[in-house]
Amino acid sequence: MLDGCTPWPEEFAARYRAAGYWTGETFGEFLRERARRFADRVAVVGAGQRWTYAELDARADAMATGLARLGIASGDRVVVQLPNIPELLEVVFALFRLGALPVYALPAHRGSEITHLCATTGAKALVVTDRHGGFDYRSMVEGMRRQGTAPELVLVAGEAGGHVPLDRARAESPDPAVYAAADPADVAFFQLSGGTTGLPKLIPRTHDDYLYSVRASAEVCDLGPDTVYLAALPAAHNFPMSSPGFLGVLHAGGRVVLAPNPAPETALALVETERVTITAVVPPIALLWLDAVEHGTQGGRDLSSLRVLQVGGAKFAPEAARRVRPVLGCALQQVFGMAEGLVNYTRLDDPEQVATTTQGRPLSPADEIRVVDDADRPVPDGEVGHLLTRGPYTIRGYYRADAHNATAFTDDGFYRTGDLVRMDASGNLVVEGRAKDQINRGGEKVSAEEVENHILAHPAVHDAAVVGMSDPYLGERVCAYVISRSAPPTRSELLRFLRERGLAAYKIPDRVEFVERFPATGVGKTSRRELRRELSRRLDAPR
Ligand code: J2J
Repeated sequence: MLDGCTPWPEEFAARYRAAGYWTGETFGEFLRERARRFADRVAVVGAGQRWTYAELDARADAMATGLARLGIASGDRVVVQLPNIPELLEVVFALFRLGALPVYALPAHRGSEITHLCATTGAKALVVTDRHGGFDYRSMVEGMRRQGTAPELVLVAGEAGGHVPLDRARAESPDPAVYAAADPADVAFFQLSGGTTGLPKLIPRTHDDYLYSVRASAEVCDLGPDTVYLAALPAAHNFPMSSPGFLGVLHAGGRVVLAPNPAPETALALVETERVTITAVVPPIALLWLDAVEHGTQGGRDLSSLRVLQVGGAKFAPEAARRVRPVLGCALQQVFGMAEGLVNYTRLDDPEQVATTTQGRPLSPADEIRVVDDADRPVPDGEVGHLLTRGPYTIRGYYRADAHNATAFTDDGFYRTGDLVRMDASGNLVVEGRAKDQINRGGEKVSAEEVENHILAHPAVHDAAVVGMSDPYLGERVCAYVISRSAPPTRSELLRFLRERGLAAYKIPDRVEFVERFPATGVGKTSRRELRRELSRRLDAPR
């Protein structure tokens, strides 16, 4: 395995192969085989283009040949930072053909993260777009150039400025001599750990382990050639990539529609015109869609093609979850996953109660789950504890991170997810929050998610985020950030509402802040970390 990575112990690898989880298929072969089987079907739609499977395959060959001529070879790392455009698929499959390793950056990343990714992986090249979402990636690259941190080779989709235009990298005719066979047990690419503040850690994923999660996810989500999947989230994120994401859809011979952004007017228009059957969003986006259809401008849309809305990435409050079916007319599937591996799904035939109040159960029968206390002892069934996991598609270590790995994994290879969960009577996991997000108010533990769910029940509230603020007496107190729909309730009215719902006194927010929007992570989750930071800046500021 690539230097700097932690392999699965041989006995585990053997077991995963024997069970048929690891099949020895590589990403290069994956597209080739699908292109043969589904040649004339449309594989990807986006940015005014529609490519069949055969076209995507041919483009990957032409791009691979061009990239090889520019010096990219087997084993090289290439940071790919592209928005939802078909070229994202073309470039990553071209890299797979060469045996080169994509490093998946998100469009929201900026110079500091991209510099870190390039440096940590020793990237040979960087692929960006010209502009997206009001940001000019060429000027980011120029800033890196001035500091000497940009790779020599920078390819740009669109107007390239002084860099190599991606459109010109494609060779006229492909040269199979440049293709390199990859080892299925070795690293295929790097995913990133979540969060926008703090530098992301690199997650090495192998062909064997990732393709297993893709195949199994496609099955759980009942994908087939008739599937039309809308990638509304940034497609390089693990959720829209593999749970089942665009890779699951390509596995099944379906169609991937790329949305430039997840705004309701953009994404729901695509659901209507492309007859989308399944899509995936984070909770803040789900709330925007629900409100836009129920109270806003999107009420007239024909969303009848939509069968499944997947929601994941952060806790989806039951109060909001219950609105999905009546408002959007489709099933809700909760997805609790992580780029490090483990993915849990509520199943499509689960009772509504399970789908709206739990985060599902593991994808694989070989996923091992432990729910433990602070001393790593198992907690009794149904009680809240830290979630540890290991399995056939969960990494055993971050890339080049020995010191961090020593605490992020147990001695016997379980990944410490940092999530607090409990296993409910139906065998499904309920996420109670991030261990770091739990508020300790003078010894009383407050779950941010629980309080948020109660605030969300108020008819004038659009979204809520609860964080701890430091306090000299209690250690921490509870602060609620609230986005209201139109006229905000008064503070005292909101607090009365919470008391009337029977919320314990110590959970009633000590402070309420009405804001227009929340800071978000690269994939669009509400960033409680950033909110805490903002709050402590505000509390420290002289009054
Ligand atoms: C509560 N917390 C959740 C959920 C993730 C599928 C779906 C999501 C991700 C993802 C992913 C949650 N309820 N439904 O990679 O393949 C929080 C947990 C988890 C962290 C992982 C996928 N779904 N979370 O979000 O690597 O705290 O992956 O540990 O970005 O998000 O974040 P990330």
